[in-house]
Parts: sequence; C-alpha cells; structure tokens
Amino acid sequence: FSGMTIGALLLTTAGCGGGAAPAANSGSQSGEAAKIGVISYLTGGGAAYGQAIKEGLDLAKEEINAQGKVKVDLIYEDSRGDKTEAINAINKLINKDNVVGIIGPTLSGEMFAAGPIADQAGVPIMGTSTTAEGIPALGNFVFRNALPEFLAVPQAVEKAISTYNLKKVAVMYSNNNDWAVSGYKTIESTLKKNGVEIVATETFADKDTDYSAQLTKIASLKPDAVMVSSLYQEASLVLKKAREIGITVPFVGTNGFNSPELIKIAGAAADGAIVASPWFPGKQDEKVQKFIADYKAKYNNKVPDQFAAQAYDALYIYASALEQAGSTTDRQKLRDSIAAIKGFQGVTGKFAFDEKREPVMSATVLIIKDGQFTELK
Ligand code: 1QQ
Repeated sequence: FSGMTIGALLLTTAGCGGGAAPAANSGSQSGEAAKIGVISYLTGGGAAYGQAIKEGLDLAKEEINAQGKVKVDLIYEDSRGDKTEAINAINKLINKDNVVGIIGPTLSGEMFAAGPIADQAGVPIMGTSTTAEGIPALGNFVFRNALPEFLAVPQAVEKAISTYNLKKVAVMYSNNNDWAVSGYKTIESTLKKNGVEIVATETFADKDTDYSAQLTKIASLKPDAVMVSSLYQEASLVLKKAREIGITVPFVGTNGFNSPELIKIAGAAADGAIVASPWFPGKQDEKVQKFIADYKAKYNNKVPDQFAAQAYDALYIYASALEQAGSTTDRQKLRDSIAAIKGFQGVTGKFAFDEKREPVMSATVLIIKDGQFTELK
C-alpha cells in the first residue's frame, strides 16, 4: 500500500510543475469559484448538528453565488464526530482538493485534532460550532464564529442563579468529550465565583444510555438545579430519566442543548432547560426574519436552529473576506482578511474577531417552554 501511495504522490507532484507552490496558492483566476472545504458531523448520533450546519451553508452559498460578488464552491467531508475522520478529511481537503479555506469541524475535539494540521499547512479554518476554551489558540490560521462557552456559560448560569435563587446545585458532564469537559470547567468556576454550593459532580461518557445511578444520587441530595455539559443525545436521555424519577428542578446546559433535537428526543422533559445562545429566531430583526423565511422556503418549513444560523453567517464571513482578499486561491490573503473582519452584521448579531481571533458577540439566555426555545427574561 505505501508503495502505491508514494507513486500517487509522485504523479501529483509532477503534475504540479516540479513541486512548486501548490495550486491553491498560485493566484486567482477571475470568475473561478473559491473552493471551501467543509468538515461536518453529517452522520451518526450527533448528525442533527452537522445537518443543520450543512443546511445553513447551502442556503448561504446559493445567495452568495446569486449575488455574484464572489463565487464559492463547497466540498463536504463527513467526519461523523470522530477525530480520526476529521484528520483524514482535513488532509484530503488540503492536499487533494486544494481548498483555499475550511469551515468546521463540528466538535471542538475534532478541531483540536484537525486545526493544527490546517495551521501547519497555512490554510484558514473556522469552526462554526466549536465552543471549547482554546480553539483559536491552536494557531494563527484557526478561527471560530461560534460563541465560546467562556462567554455563554457564565451568562446562562448566572441568569439561572438569580432567577431561581440557586444555593446548591448538582453538575453532570461527559468526561470523554473535550468540549463537554471544557464547558463543565466553566460551569464549576462560575458556580464557585457566585458562591453556589456544588452538592455532586457526576460524570458519564458520550453514547452512554443509562443515567440512573448518577441521577438517583443527585435526587437524594435535592439540588436547586442540575447543570449538564453534553451533546443532545446524552442530555436528552439525562433529562428524560431525571423527570421520570421526580427531579423537577431547572436544568442548565452548555452548547449541546442548543439543538432542537434535544426537545425532539426528550419531549416534555426538556421543559425548564436553560442555555445561552447568540441565536434566537424570535428576534425582531429584518435580517433574522428574512433568513428564517428563506430557510423555511428551502427546507420544508423547518425553522433554522443556532447551528444553521452560525454556519450561514460563517460562509458570509468567508465570502466577505474572499472579496477583500481579491483572490479565490490565496490562503494567506484569505487568512489575513478573515482576521481583519470588523463590524460584520450576521443573523447571529454583530460580529468581529478580537486580536486573539476570538469572536466578539453577545448571547441571549433561553429557556425551553412547551417544547420551544424562548427568551428567559
Ligand atoms: C463543541 C460544541 C458542540 C455542542 C458542537 C455540536 O459546542 O464541540 O464545541
């Protein structure tokens, strides 16, 4: 096998004209579409995140190409929420497809694995849903337009503390998911800072299905609230079990709670769950309402979720940076133009990158009521 790979590589190099700069860096040809690679969680347990992202990107692509200022082409790779798949996908997109930039991957854990590869290769990469601490710190080519948990979680936790006068809470998190661990740490530090007692800290793993041991213990301690850091698959089962055994207190979640799939699976058990998000479809904003109407028209009357909205904004950020860069192939110019984005107005609000390539944006605290995300005022 390795012999075949080397042969293929030699052929590719020869085709590039003596192994000079890769095609993606060789300058723009006017009218050519910018090739953007997308790594997304499109199949498997958390696919509702990746599918929403794809829908948001596809809608933005249609609009951007119709506007005609820049043309974009999306090349999708399904990483299935898996780090190794994300690494394979990024190598293919960079070396075989010669993309000018990358959007994704979906999970922070995947970005921790794939981001450094893009950075090393000098290819800009932007997560639209990667919220763990330390994402842009992976390198100068690594960005995100997702609201980091260090901004979102304190807002949700502190709003819950003041609304429900919380004195003692229980905490649960998935301990084999990098992002969930990061979110948990922010929950813990926020509770400590606010003098709220943590009566129990219970862990589980991604894909677990039985939470009775942890929740039975938590029920016996009678907390004022339960705070959970996990993806929707696990969170929805936690909620269902909790309500089943009589835990009726409010839940506070991290970014995993922002998928409507949580409500779909947990049903009425999701009521009372609180989460912060930069996206709220009820916002009386012309741009937001137009996006919702266009999305519904394209996708069978489906209302876009946070993941769709952030992906939609992400492609517009890329398009605006490509326009600024004046090239559809220059990775360095694209990187510099993304870094310089200021005063961008998207459907998730006003947006800019700070000097550490972290997004500057604000969030709304939401609560699930009667199966709907509503503003917690
Ligand atoms: C992360 C997340 C997840 C909830 C994305 C689906 O925020 O992995 O960073």
